[in-house]
Amino acid sequence: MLQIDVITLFPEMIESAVSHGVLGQALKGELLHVKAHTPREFASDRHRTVDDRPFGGGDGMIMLPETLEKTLQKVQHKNSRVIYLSPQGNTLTDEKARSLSKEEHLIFICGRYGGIDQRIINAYVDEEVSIGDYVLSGGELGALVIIDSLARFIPGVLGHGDSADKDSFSQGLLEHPNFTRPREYLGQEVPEVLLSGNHKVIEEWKEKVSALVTCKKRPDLFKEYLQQENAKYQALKKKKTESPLKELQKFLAALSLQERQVLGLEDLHEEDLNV
Ligand code: 9D3
Repeated sequence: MLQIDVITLFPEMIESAVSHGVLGQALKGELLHVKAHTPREFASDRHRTVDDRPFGGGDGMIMLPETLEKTLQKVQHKNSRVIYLSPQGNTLTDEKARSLSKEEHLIFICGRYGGIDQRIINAYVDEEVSIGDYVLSGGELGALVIIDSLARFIPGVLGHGDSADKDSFSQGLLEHPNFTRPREYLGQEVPEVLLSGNHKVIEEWKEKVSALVTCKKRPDLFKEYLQQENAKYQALKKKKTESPLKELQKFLAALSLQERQVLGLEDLHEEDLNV
């Protein structure tokens, strides 16, 4: 079982966030263990001081190395991977989340605005990870984003039927729009094929719609998808008569105006697929 220890000045932020939804279920089912620890536990002065102003001046408070180190020593063992959440780190991707989910023990260090003493990074940190190019007030939301994204790769965390490799980014396509009852809402009708009960036809339809949505919203991902599909198509030349591009263009042309509208594809044209 993957064990995650989070070192933070705000342990309640971590504990409450992981107690809900899919993560909460994973913890209850002992598929994953998350515990938060505060350096304050090791602060011995009257004010339980855990941070101080940076030498040389500057914004924010810096977390003191000593209380941080004592917290680390409490949780660290030989198979721990120590990650410091930092705006300077490698950006989180689905691939990174997947590889972290295979670890035995993760320790996340969350700094507050200002960060931690560099000497702790030098002595203890295996890797710095950022969750993207924007400024947060501390590492806690970063740690939670990583925990949430890696949990999907732990077998049993997603209900059966859901699977991590069916999701966006794994297959390289964005998801198709989804609909539930009622069949007509705000004057918009659910596409007929989804009501047909024909599983094979529905799956094919969903993949084509996914491809078109991806073309509209993420042409970069669509280009890669088409290249992959073309490679497959060339490998088994005889079966299909149309190229993947031609097939998608025909599919788009066959959608009714109503269907295009409800799918948000009304401004996508056949020539837009030529990426
Ligand atoms: C005075 C602070 N800044 C100097 C210009 C640097 C700074 C340090 C720490 C800015 C923000 C933070 C707090 N951010 C995080 O701890 C953090 C973070 C982020 O800000 N963006 C994206 N990913 C992450 S992961 C941790």
